[in-house]
Amino acid sequence: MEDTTEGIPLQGSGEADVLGALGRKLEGDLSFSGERILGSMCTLPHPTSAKVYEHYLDRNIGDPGLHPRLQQLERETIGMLGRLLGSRSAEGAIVTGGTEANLIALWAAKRKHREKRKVVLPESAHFSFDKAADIMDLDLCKIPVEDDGRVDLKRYLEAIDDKTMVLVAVAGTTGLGAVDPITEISDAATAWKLPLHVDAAFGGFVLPFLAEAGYTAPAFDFSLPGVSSITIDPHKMGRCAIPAGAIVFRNHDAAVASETEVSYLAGGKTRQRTIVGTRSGASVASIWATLHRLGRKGYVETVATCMENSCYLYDRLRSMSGVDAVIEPQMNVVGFSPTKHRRIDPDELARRLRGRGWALSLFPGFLRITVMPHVSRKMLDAFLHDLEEIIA
Ligand code: 0PR
Repeated sequence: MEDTTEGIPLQGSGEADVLGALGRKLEGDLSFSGERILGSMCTLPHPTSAKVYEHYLDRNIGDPGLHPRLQQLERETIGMLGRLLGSRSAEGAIVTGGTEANLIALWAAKRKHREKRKVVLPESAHFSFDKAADIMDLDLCKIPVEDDGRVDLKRYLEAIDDKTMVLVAVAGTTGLGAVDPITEISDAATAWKLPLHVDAAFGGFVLPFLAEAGYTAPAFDFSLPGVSSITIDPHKMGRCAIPAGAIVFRNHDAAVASETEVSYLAGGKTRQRTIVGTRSGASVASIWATLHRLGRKGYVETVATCMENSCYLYDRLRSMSGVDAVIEPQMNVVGFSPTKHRRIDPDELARRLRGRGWALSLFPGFLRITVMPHVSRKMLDAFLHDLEEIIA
């Protein structure tokens, strides 16, 4: 490919010129307000989240001594997330997203059991665990999932042994939004005295509101005694601006395992609990503000709308000839594939849909739609119309 990159210009330009040039360079990229993104777990940030972000852009929570009130705000935010997840003594950190949170959870487990390397997890777990295993030289023991997308419990329990360092379960899988049998896995964690990390990056802002929205929700959080840490991502269903993730530990004891002491900072000595050093304080402020702006009721309404739209989409897909809906949605995630006898395979279908502007996720054997807050009924109808034409 020809290198068309130029160096930094010698002379700076006026802001209007720079913004104009930037706009032209990025023109044509998809955006969440553009009514075409159906396969992303992110969404349009709540306006308050965006506003607060801009206001506090200069805050580095990596040096909390400079911003003690912001540090207190982070504790409060983690406290709110902890309560949402069933713990009154939760501690943790606001991080860049699910990948960093999962990495920290495994890192904390490794520090507690340095001599062990085995991680038992469902094969549906997000690829961030592969990255973590590679970085820390861990052995991933991936357990197959059943037709409903949940891990095969019998095989999972049989895989736990003396070499095991940590157990991982998923509350809202990336592919199908399935929730593993976490109650039983929590019992095993207690019996084996092992930490259990639950990846609720997506489900953390869905499951706690499902019952109030009129749907059933399986147990997944700190109400289960074996659960020691949870990943929850405000930049997915929490409606916060990117980046916004959180690692929440059940209590102080579990949280300190990921600490590193730093002594020379301008704000004074501190203990960081994250992988990254310099860290966005704006992200902390923005999450706190969004939780207050929406309140529990706001999240219940968000989840209710997304679930109604998911059920609508699932019903329409089920009644469409040439399409199989993979499983009944457990959350606002819907998987489907072209029926076997059709000449079109999932890869080809995804390509043809993209040709019409639709961006869906492609998993082995099926396509995934995440029915996020920006996905309207009108958008789904337009999509279903195009799908019907392609599949006919
Ligand atoms: N855990 C689970 C269960 C996830 O689904 C994801 C990401 C992560 C952890 C990692 O989170 P971060 O990406 O915040 O580090 N799930 C989405 C996915 O892989 C991420 C994503 C979001 C990808 C928006 C694309 C996109 O447009 O589908």
